Amino acid sequence: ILVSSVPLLITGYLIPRKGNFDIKICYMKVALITGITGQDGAYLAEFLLNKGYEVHGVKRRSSLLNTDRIDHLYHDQHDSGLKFKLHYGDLTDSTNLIRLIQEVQPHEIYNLAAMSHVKVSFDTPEYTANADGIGVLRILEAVRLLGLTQKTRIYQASTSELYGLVQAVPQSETTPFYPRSPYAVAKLYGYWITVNYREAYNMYACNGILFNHESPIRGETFVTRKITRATSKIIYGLQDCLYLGNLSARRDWGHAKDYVEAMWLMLQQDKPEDFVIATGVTTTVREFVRMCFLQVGIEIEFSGKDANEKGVVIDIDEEKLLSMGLKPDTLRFGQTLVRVDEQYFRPTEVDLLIGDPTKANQKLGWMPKYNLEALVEDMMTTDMHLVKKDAYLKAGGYKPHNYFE
Ligand code: NDP
Ligand code: GDR
Repeated sequence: ILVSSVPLLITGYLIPRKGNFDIKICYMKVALITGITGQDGAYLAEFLLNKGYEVHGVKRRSSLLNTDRIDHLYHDQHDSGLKFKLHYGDLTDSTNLIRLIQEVQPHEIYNLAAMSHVKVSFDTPEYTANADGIGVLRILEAVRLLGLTQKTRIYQASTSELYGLVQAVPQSETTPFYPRSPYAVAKLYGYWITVNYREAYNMYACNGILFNHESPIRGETFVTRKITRATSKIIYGLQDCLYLGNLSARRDWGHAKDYVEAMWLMLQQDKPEDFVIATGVTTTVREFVRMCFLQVGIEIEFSGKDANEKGVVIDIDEEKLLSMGLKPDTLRFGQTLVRVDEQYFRPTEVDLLIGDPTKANQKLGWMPKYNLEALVEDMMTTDMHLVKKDAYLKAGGYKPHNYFE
């Protein structure tokens, strides 16, 4: 029971114990999130603000505004009571990180910043190593150098990509790693340097080995969001075909909302440990595509092999389309809606990911609320809504302004 908030930064709770009540005084916790402008950063910031945290986020300078995902969290940055603050910074800049951590004095750091696209890491391997690997060291060293090892708890965003080439399934905290991309190799360094600082300096630092998690605010070039956006555009007649790479890859997909809760839980334990966070269900990219089209009343069947594989319309639920205000005549039986384009293949692929979240279920009490069907529905509903606006504007004759005319 909340009993006091005086002075402003202190809140008290009555904790029932053996029939009596303990009074626990808790200072308002301060969290620092790197990668706050990303998918997970946005969900985590909202989650921590709802828990009463003061939240500080690190954003990069960019030539265009990059805070779309978190703009709703502050209405007026001049509000003096604001518990949400953004700072410019970069994981490749040690002095910046040291200054920020010194200023913010966080109880918890969530290191979510990373060049997070596996395919792009083959094009930018050195930068990826610097940000995703050495960046983790910079955070750990900053905390150590500032004498905060006993105050500041650190969450490192590790990944199921560490498992890479399949050694055993389902993958758990004890499954050997075999990274298959510059991204995964950089993250492997991040994983081990976190373990090493925990053991060497007695720091509360832990790795969340998170399997793929998605949402309506997932980056548009990751496969799930690419599919939900393209499906919506095809249904509204704004795109003809969806081009994808490896349709046979299997992923264990969860919802980002569930996964940020697990990050927080990992930092609330008595001792720091590493945890796998996953649903325990794996699905092919091909099946994910099929589920998205089914959401809008189109059944597709895949035929052909490898680069020649195609997804073709075999059934149209006209009533469903009409109930959504759509005209079924833009689509026809036998139409090819999905094709393979080899430019999306990776030099080395991760074929199968399926996580075993037993440890997180048992020790953290963590259970996901979303299954894959609910995730697909959430993403498709949002993208259909967004694309509808573009379709209406186009139908109304709206043309974007051409700045270069
Ligand atoms: P996103 O790509 O959506 O977000 C990445 C964030 O990192 C963005 O805010 C980005 O800034 C920022 N960033 C990138 N490089 C730097 C840098 N050099 N310095 C400072 N900030 C930087 O990723 P997610 O939110 O999906 O993932 C969060 C973390 O979790 C990442 O570390 C990712 O590798 C890891 N992870 C993600 C999983 C997933 O399925 N989503 C699964 C397992 C791990 P900007 O907006 O300016 O680009
Ligand atoms: P992943 O996610 O590489 O698992 O990394 P992504 O969605 O990019 O790929 C998943 C699988 O889909 C296949 N695929 C395609 N991928 C993309 N992006 N675009 C395509 O057109 C396409 N066609 C098929 C891929 O080959 C792959 O097998 C994500 C990131 O969030 C990482 O940061 C995180 O660490 C891991 O998840 C867990």
